[in-house]
Amino acid sequence: MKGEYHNEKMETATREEIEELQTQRLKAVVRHVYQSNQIYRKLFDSHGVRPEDIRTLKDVAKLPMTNKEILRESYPLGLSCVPRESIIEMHMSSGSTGTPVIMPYTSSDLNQWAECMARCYRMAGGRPGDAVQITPLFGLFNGGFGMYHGARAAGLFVIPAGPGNTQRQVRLARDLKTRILTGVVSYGVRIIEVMEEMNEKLPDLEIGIFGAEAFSEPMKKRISDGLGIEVFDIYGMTETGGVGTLGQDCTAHDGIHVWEDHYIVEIIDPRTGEAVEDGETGELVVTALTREALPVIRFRTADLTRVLSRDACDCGRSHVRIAPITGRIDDMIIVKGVNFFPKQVEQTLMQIPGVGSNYQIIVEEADGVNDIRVNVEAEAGVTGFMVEKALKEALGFSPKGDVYPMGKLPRTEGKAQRVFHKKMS
Ligand code: DLL
Repeated sequence: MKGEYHNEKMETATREEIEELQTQRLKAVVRHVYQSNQIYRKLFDSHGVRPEDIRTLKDVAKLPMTNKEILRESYPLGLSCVPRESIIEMHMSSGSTGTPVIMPYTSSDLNQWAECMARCYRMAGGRPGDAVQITPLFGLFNGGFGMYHGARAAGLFVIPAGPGNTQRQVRLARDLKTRILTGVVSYGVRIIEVMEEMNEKLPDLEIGIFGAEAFSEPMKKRISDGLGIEVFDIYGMTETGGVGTLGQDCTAHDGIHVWEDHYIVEIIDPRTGEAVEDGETGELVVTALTREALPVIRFRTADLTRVLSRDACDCGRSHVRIAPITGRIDDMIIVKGVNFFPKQVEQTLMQIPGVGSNYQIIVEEADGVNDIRVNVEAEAGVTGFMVEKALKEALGFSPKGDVYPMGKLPRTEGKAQRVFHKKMS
């Protein structure tokens, strides 16, 4: 099972080596943000913690937590820790509230990003010379450029396709013998659809690297079967430096390896802020150890996951493995006392034979009480009753199920909006 590595020494370091490096890097990054940014300094001061208080890895718990708010409030570059002349690139996430978060990068930050991303390509089996077709947007979204920087570092042949024009996308993949396809999960589904319409096969395609949205196991299987590829789950976010910075699963598909020489991850109970035990689900909190322009410190990601293992994996990598992301805390839906995540609805829908890969969850709110309507596309023969029954069995309450003919629900080329809130009066 041992594969090829982009950086064998780091990827297979012993736990002691990783922790020693993390300790040194934690001390350095805390000193850096404290000395170079007023907002960080005030935050640390108000928590009564100074850089010299950080001596061991455990001392990370002394540091204040941060969240999206602090980044939004400091828009555009208030939290930057380097002089403006050192910034050479930026990316931005808009988020649901509309106030954007901007991530600046120094030259060294771009190398750090490329290193993390190149490890992901190699971990998925990518080899120098392989054609990689990058379908996330090249722009403010970090997906396209991050996958590009990493592909350069891994020595791949870059096809910077971006999203859209899906027929051309399929022809490009056929003609250039694309071996690695990367994308936002819902775009993977769209490519399959168009390939079927065009009656094309892509025999050279072997590896799919998808992420940016929580995706269920049955959805992974659909993409894997539909494209005839091995699917990898890649993770990262604007705040930590972009796609791939937080890792990916390896060919063992037993959790996401987080690049621990670059990040410290903690899992906390989102209500109390206290650490939870390994194996227990909670909110992921991330400290960026090696970024210069804007290293996040104990950043509350709002993503839910759990630690699967800290032992070395069959692939030879020693970095901690976390479970695929369940969803964002703010995406949790509460109906009649039952809590669930969109991913659980997806998981159920994708197991009903004949149900398509596009769906919508409509949360109808009347007098403070939520009701759920689930719209799915399906082949003839699938009824609303079948959908309702499956969801009731899986989730414990009865949403309304509306079935549409295939192709009727809207398609997106970026992250799909699955959940819609509707006020009923
Ligand atoms: O979505 C980075 C990315 C691009 C990852 C392309 C993978 C592929 P943001 O737009 O800042 O960055 O959104 C980050 O998306 O906090 C998660 O909630 C979600 N997310 C990202 N990857 C995954 C994944 C990019 N593999 C937010 N599984 C994160 C589940 C994911 N959720």
